[in-house]
Amino acid sequence: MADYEAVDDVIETVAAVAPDVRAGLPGRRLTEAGVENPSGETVTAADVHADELFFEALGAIDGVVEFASEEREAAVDVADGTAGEDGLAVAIDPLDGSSNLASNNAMGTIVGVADAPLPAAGTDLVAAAYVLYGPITTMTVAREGTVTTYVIDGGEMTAVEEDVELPDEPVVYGFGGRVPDWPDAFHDYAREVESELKLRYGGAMVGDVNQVLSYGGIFAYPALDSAPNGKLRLQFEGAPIAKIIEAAGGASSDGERSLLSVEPTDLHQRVPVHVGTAEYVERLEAALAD
Ligand code: P6P
Repeated sequence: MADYEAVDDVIETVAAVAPDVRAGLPGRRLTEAGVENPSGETVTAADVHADELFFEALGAIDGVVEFASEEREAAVDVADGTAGEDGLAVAIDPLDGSSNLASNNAMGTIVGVADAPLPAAGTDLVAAAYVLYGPITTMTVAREGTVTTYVIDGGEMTAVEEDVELPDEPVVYGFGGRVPDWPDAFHDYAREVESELKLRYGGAMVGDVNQVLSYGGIFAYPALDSAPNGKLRLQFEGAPIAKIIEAAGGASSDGERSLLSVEPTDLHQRVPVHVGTAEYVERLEAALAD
């Protein structure tokens, strides 16, 4: 069993590294790294820089024995020989939505923390967090069943909202993928939602999910006709985000079950993602079941 005090070290380290990630963005604004990640996506120089910063800092934490990144094929053993296999594993999307850098829109970092080894089911996450590189840098953390939002300034993290919960009245929605590529059942569901909520979709999951957490509503990157498992990764996006949204009183689903209950089979497995106000997630599952 891992040393859970190291969980605090992971969260504090993510907060300490975030300003360096942000500071590295201007110089990497339009630079591609010329490689693809394990999901076949173009990697930017900013992705590589963020990944290296987090790897160096998180891999050095005593109690962290495994580091996995959306940008790396396999998890890396970072045990220093003392912790052995008993320790924490960190699964990270170092710079989620990095394609938004060219258009100067929001991006994020997503982190899941579990007992090693990965891949881990969402129910086994002991903590989850996302950093939002918006007008200000914030970090939202789910731990021990509650959600706290921090402002990060100069690597210091200051709690600004505790026991964060989705508002009762949902306001916004954001759906990824191309409309013609949505299965009919999702298309019909989306038409209903569009008549009830306001569209807020920025193309980076962290920014779009933070709007749902702030205002209530639903974010989805659904199964597509061209991609039955959708686009987003369970380990690096779906499960940690679901951990946060469910801890904030919302719900998550792959279309049939909570994302936390999805069986992890592969480090980079994709999963349809629907997270937000429980009513909208439940209606989605009913629509897909018809
Ligand atoms: P699309 C960013 O590339 C990302 O992985 C998520 O952050 C985001 O929700 C989604 O992909 C956006 O995908 O197809 O709208 O560009």
